[in-house]
Amino acid sequence: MTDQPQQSSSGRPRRGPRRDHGFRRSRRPDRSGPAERRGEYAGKALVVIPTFNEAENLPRLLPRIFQQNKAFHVLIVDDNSPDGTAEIVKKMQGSNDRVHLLERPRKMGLGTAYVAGFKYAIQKGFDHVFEMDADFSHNPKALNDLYSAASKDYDLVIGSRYKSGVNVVNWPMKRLLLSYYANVYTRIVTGMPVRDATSGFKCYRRKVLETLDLDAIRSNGYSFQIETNFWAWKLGFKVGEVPIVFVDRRVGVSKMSKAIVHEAAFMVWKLKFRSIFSGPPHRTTAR
Ligand SMILES: Nc1nc2c(ncn2[C@@H]2O[C@H](COP(=O)(O)OP(=O)(O)O)[C@@H](O)[C@H]2O)c(=O)[nH]1
Ligand SMILES: [Mg+2]
Repeated sequence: MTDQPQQSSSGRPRRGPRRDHGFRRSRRPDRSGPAERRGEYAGKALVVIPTFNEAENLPRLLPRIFQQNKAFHVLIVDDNSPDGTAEIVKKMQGSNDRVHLLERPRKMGLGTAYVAGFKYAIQKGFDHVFEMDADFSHNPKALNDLYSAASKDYDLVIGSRYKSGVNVVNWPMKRLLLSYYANVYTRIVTGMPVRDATSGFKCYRRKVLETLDLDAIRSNGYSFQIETNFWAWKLGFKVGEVPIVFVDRRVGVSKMSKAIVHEAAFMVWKLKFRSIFSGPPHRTTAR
């Protein structure tokens, strides 16, 4: 294994950004550079963090994220956490216009939380969009590594635990083996050249999220990560990995469950067959 970012592309012709998705309509030719686009958030990146009971973590996490880069904003997608996570976010919004909040009425799962965050990012015109956990498993310092890889080399960058050896701290051996072999299994079934397809620490260029039909992605948990990577790759986007160190949460409770593992085990076969018979779910343009 090398330390170089890994490039993977399906070799299909790359589709350009689609602009008929209802968020942004313009008849001008696309010159995707931030300078050509208007809007407050052009040239900025949105870190989407789904939360359920993360009141203890957020007040420490958000300042660490903002320190890394002036371009970073944060969107918390909170599912009515009983511990008052949303109230804490609202207080932080009072003194910081880089804090954004989406409140949902009840616990609705990680996949739909990300999709809601992605739509928000597209609508506001952010150029890059991160996925990140609230529990310090993902080190804010690594955000800039992902960001620079997504600004230069790749359309989708995955923060990878298995890119250079195994970089996981504090996980019981059982969970580590499950995660590692789940990734081997995913790679064999799908053929996708990604070592850590279930990572939830990622950076997308906006055009990937604009091209994918987000409403067609229904999976949650690990499946959601596999599915978004797979379709981005099948659509011809450049998918790369940069090594990260993943540290298990010290505060709060994990969402890991057997159902999430089973969902992922079936999902990879569904993806494979769907890619053969109907192709990636992308937004259609009137031609
Ligand atoms: N909005 C929302 N966030 C969730 C949900 N489930 C988990 N999260 C958040 O998703 C992130 C990852 O969850 P976590 O429990 O740490 O998963 P693990 O690291 O795979 O064990 C954390 O920021 C959680 O607060 C959910 O149903 N809705
Ligand atoms: Mg976690």
